[in-house]
Amino acid sequence: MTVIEADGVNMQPVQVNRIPIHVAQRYSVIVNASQAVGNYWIRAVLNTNCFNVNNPALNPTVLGVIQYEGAPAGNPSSTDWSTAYGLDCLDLTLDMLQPYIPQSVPDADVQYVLDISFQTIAASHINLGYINSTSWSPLMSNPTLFSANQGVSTFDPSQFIITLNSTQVVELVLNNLDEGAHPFHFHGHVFWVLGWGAGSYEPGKTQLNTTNPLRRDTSTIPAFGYTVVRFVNDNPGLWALHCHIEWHVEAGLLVQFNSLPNQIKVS
Ligand SMILES: [Cu+2]
Repeated sequence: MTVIEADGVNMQPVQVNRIPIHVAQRYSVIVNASQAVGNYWIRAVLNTNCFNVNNPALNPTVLGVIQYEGAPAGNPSSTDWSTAYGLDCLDLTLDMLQPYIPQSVPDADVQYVLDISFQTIAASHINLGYINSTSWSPLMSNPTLFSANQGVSTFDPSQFIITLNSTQVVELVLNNLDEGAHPFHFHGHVFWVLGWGAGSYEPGKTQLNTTNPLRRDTSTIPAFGYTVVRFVNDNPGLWALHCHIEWHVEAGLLVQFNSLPNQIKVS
């Protein structure tokens, strides 16, 4: 099949026989029906290498059938590709995903380093997610956008909020200090993914690609790895950047950008 789109951004066509799709990611593909008339399995497989613990009750393979017109009744006998499933829960590599309409990336005006971790609270034994020193929890009756709309500019300490007062290019260095990969999803923007890899990002050493890099809104930060993204802060609002594994959000892996607060309508 041919990948032509990722998270709403058209891509140069690239041939694959499998796509790793992390939570919140979207792809469009073209399947060329070039095989002999017959029935063929199409597989959606949960990559159990990405699980913390195995679930013996789970069948990780979901099957569908592609049936050619004129094919006989009955189940397909086609077999899976022999290539192994990834052990590391990574996205398609950056060199595979090149936007169809190229863009060059402007230099960053400001950079933020965000460290992602899970820490167990000694007293309660509860495992919480942290971005830097904040474990997010929801404000059930007074969400941040509602506060901003009322002219409030200081927020509850459970909210990690980065205020961006001007239209500028923002670079985020996301260091994943955790043993699991985390698919980080950004609201209100598409970011450029300049690089990801193992270990921590090292300024001046880690190579970043600024020539037509991948643009999308969800990128998986490798376990004990880093991801560097850039975006243009041009969309007024309170925008969440969060791991899209739902219980990781609930555990606290969420940061917000207070973008152009002087343009958020004060009622
Ligand atoms: Cu996560």
